[in-house]
Amino acid sequence: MESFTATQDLDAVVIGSGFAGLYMNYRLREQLGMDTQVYEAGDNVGGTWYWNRYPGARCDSESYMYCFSFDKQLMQDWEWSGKYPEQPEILRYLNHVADRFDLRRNTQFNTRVIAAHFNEATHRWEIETDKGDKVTAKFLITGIGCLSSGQIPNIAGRDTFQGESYHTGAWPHGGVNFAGKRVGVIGTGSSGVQSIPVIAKQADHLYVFQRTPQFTIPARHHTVDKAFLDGVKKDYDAIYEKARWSNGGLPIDPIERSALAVSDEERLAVYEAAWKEGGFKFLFGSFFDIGLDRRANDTASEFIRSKIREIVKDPDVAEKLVPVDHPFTSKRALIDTDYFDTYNRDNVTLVDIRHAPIQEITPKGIRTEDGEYELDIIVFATGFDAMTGTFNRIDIQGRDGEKLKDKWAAGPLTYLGVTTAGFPNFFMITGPGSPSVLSNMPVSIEQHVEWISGAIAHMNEQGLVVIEADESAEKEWVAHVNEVAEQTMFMLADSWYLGANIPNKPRVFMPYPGGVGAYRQKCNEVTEAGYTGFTISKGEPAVAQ
Ligand code: NA7
Repeated sequence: MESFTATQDLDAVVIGSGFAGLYMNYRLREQLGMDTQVYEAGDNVGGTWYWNRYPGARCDSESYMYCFSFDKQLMQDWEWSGKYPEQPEILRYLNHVADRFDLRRNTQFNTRVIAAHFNEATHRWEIETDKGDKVTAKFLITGIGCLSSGQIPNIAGRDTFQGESYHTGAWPHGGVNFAGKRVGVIGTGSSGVQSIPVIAKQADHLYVFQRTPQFTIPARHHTVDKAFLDGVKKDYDAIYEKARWSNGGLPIDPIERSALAVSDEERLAVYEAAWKEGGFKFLFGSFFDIGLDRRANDTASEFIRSKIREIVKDPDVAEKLVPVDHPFTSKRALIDTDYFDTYNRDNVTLVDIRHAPIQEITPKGIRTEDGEYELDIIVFATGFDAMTGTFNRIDIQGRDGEKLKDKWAAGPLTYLGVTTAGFPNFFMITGPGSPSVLSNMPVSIEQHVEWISGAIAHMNEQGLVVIEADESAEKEWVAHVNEVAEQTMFMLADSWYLGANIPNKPRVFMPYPGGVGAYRQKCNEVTEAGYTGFTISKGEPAVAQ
């Protein structure tokens, strides 16, 4: 093994300073008194909400649930201004958290971790950054986000475009001026669906290059009803606790009603009411089997299709916007503000690239099989190399110099989505194989951070040095994740959940679809039984450094 000269020997290194990294830092430093260093690529905290500053960016969880619950006073003090939190406000919130708990003190910004190798002799991680830092740490913990490696498709001529171009996930801090401009947006996932209505109002003309039409539910975004928020604050503990044991990390009562067990009139009334109320309640609060049973799903899918046809005035445009090749919920469920209505505007053109694909990007714009669209700005709302992409950008090596990238070549292998066999003392906050992106992220992040800090506290108390997932436990967990995924609609579409948006990425369902409550229960059982599926040892024979 090459010698590694460290300038610092730490207890823990945390990568990232979004929701996950901020809270992990707080737990390790303030509650466990550990010597902790955080590295963050951005020049400030915020993670996803630092990078994704595109117009219309906001969270799909209601604001009162998109926040930390670890500090009761923080929950009482913070006032959200809208039903859904918008990106600038979430960023303000995370900056407030960083200030309040003094979390920047041990965070080095503008710094990417480029390598982390586990030294089997010392049982320490040897970590290197792009700024030349070389440190060792007993524990390495990633809070690198699930959607943080932007993906710009390799379209012929991409670099010849003479106008401006942007990816939604790396948006300029000063914003983009669309006034008087001909704008092309490629992509109609969450980022496209959120930004398209806003860009349409600013641009001279907007061309939307759509490959796959989307099912999306109106968000019904509005300012927060103060009385509602005050009520929430009186009952915050119970509300949050309900979310912790729910399916999606939101305080929505489980529904036992099947879409197939009610009359057509009753079903329609339920959908109409949910559509009117808006948001994810359409999915989680209408019928339990929309995501599980194809026939039940068809009723919801058809309802949304009928709404698209009702909203969009030009029947040809409406038909292009109606999703027919995948069921509702098989791709990430979306919520929107005026998305379909935007196609009624005179300055918006829908370009169906499923039937007339993009051939190339030219100096002047985008050429499809139907012709050339001249543009001043191209917005790539084309998504991310999700869940594993950011891990692959770091040279992470475990025992025997095994590279994480190689271990995961056929898809990510984890135990509980928080550890991976052969990589001791390495924890992933909301890693692949955990509910993560299928849940309200702060709820999942807090659960992981608390589980990880519990494991570390246990080791510290017992004088234990090395924790490592067993391969057999990992195998069982991966099989379980796949088995649950097979029962859902998720397998029926090409989505980033399955890695389908990245050329040559293995088609494996990455998040855990069993629900945050069931998942929490499993993690608790593992802990209570003395960390089943893990080997925790004193790490002997350890060699002094
Ligand atoms: P998504 O959901 O991955 O959406 C990307 C969009 O870009 C989607 O409509 C894709 O079409 C389209 N796309 C991707 N590559 C191409 C190429 N090569 N040509 C044309 N169109 C393309 O990313 P988002 O940023 O919107 O959202 C990511 C997540 O962030 C979101 O789910 C939330 O969890 C937050 P496709 O559907 O693949 O045909």
